[in-house]
Amino acid sequence: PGTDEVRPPVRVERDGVVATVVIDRPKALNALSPDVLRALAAAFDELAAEGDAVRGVLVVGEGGRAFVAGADIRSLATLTPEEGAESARLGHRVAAVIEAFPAPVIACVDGFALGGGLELAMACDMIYATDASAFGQPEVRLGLIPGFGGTVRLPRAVGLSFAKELIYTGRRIDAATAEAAGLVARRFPDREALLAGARATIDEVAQNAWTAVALAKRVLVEASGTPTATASDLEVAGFADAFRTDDMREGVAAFIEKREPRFSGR
Ligand code: CO8
Repeated sequence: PGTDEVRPPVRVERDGVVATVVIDRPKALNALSPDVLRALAAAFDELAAEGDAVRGVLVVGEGGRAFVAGADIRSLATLTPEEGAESARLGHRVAAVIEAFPAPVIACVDGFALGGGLELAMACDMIYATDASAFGQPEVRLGLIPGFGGTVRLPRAVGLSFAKELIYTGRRIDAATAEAAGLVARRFPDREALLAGARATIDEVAQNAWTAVALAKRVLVEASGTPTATASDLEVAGFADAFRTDDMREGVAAFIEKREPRFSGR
């Protein structure tokens, strides 16, 4: 007893080129307190400093019942409007750090991904989930609205009509429905299969040029939601940047010479 309180709410595990960021507040279904959000941002900042030593990150929730059941409702209870804005900004900062991370980040959802939990998952590059998962934006049931990207990223993921239905009702959907809607990229029978599947994806991505994957992510993130002309300009700029890399010279040369590429990550 007592040890749960002193355990850091976020820890990072490493397995070769794959890092796993574990949100570890199972007694509160991994709810995002300001401490958790700050620790998440710090974890991604530290991993980003390792450059191409980290080829992908899995984000998981501890305890087997929840990915993240939302913002910590207790820490929202007494906030002023200004403090509310500040907490939403902190959430958006975490999303920005994940989107700026130069390698893929996979939200591995096994259980509840609600409110800020779904918003955190949507800030990742893709969502993988077990059949035991449930997704929703229940904020209006609390008199709140999504504050950490839900009104922005949910319509982009599932379309405006379904996003409005989910946000106005606060309804929960299961993993199969979320997959059919395009919110979940891949669905697994259990946690073990989920983690193995996510690792396999990162390993597959890691065969490719780190520079190119990072450029593709940059363009995809920055272009999302912008007008076609702006998105096209961003793609042209990213495509041009690929020509600045050794990896591009190597990848093209290897194809022409009919051999496997040896990417350096530069
Ligand atoms: N915050 C704080 N504590 C929570 C949260 C939460 N979001 N969710 C669960 N808990 C706690 C419960 O209080 C309970 O604690 P205790 O044992 O001390 O009473 C423990 O976790 C277990 O939860 P339950 O007993 O409720 O478990 P059930 O299996 O009965 O229900 C549910 C599971 C359905 C997930 C239920 O816990 C629930 O509805 N949780 C709240 C879900 C929710 O409304 N999330 C949205 C929160 S608002 C939000 O996310 C706004 C995002 C924008 C903020 C911007 C800054 C980040």
